[in-house]
Amino acid sequence: MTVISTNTPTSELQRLDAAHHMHPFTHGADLGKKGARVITRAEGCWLTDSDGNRILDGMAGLWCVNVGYGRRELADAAARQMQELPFYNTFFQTTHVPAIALSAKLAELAPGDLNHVFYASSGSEANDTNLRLVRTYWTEKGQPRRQNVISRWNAYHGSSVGSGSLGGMKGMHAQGGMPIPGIHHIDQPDWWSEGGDMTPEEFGLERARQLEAKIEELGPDTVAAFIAEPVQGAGGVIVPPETYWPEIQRIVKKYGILLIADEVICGFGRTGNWFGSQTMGITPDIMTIAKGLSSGYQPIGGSILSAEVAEVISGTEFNHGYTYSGHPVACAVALENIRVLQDEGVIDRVRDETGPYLTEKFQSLTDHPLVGEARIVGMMGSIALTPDKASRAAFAAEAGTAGYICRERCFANNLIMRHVGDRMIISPPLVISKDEIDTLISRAWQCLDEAHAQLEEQGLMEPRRSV
Ligand code: PXG
Repeated sequence: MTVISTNTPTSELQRLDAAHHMHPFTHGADLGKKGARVITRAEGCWLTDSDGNRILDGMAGLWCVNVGYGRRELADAAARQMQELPFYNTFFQTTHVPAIALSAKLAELAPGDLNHVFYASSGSEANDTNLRLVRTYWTEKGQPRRQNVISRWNAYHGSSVGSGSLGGMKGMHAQGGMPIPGIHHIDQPDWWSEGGDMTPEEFGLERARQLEAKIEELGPDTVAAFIAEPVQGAGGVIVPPETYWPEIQRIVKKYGILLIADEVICGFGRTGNWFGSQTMGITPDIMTIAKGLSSGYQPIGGSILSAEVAEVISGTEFNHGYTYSGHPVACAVALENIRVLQDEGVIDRVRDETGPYLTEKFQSLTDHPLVGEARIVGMMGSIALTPDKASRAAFAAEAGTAGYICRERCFANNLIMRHVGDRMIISPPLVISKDEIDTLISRAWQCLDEAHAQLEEQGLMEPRRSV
């Protein structure tokens, strides 16, 4: 049998990958023809591929490698835990030290009285938990009619049937019978694309008030919860206008509905605080966590519940759980990841030093002729590509064409910067240095130049005419 290793030639790895591996969110046949890039190693903020290229990872993997790659301490924590207790469940009146220690730590870090953790292995699973949890909560409170959950278009809450329904990605809903009943969506607070003639402040209020209108339309006594990311990530790093969250908070309080903050991307330092809720001044009843919880070194997610929600749920048997809920190795690695974030002052540095530095440099990209606005909080940012800055125009070409061209230039220039439609987004490891930020920005500028030239050459700089 052939041994497949990092020494296998790239073309052979690509052939085998195309023959046997199905990729998420990918047109398989197209990728099969082109060949996937094979990543073989990583250190700090840098990836190495099977051809020996060194690539600056401006996305921290998939918004998750907050402490950077190659942290020995995390590998050691996993090895120790695997030898001591590689697995035990937390179902039948049992527990173990890593789950206890991580839960206590999360209760200490989480804002307010959020102090009970229900574990999953991913953000999707955790949001599935949340859906069942908020409905069970109201049933236990004697209000079983409260089963509706309100979310937002263009939100991302995961890819399972429940979490994908909570999300507002129409392309996902079109495949496989989503959304499931009882989930409703309002519009997102994306001023650049949808704000029209309103000021950002007016627009923030208008979008928040859609929540009130939706609650009234459904009937206030039928609504269980509202779920939202403090700052939308996968939707294109959409930082809401300042008026948005206070108004949402007023509305959820007025109607007494639960607020779920999906912190899968925003949590663990991404916005310059432990949680995006702190940065945005939100008081959630439940927070979804994953990704940065372990810096992606182990698959782990969860829901952190307020004392009150936990008390109500604890009054019944909640018939829900995953084999790997509170997996000991994943918990041990998450705990070590949090220790690194704390002991090395990583989040303070993002808030006080490297975050502001990145913000200044990132905003300078708006001097580029192809860039309309730059939005950034902590270390998650996006720039809008536009053929006409003054009118905030979209391209006449199909949405995502310009973004894809720019993404291809990034790929060629060894920079990982993703596109969402015609926005380019970054979310680098939180340990990125100022020098590396300079490299990221100069490569981004180079990619924008090349994309701009290509768009002009192909006659794609035409703005879309509004009808
Ligand atoms: N909530 C949020 C806010 C997320 O960003 C999930 C839940 C689901 O987590 P899991 O661990 O089940 O994937 C996410 C995941 C992208 C991209 O292209 C973003 C995510 C996942 C895959 C791709 O930006 N976010």
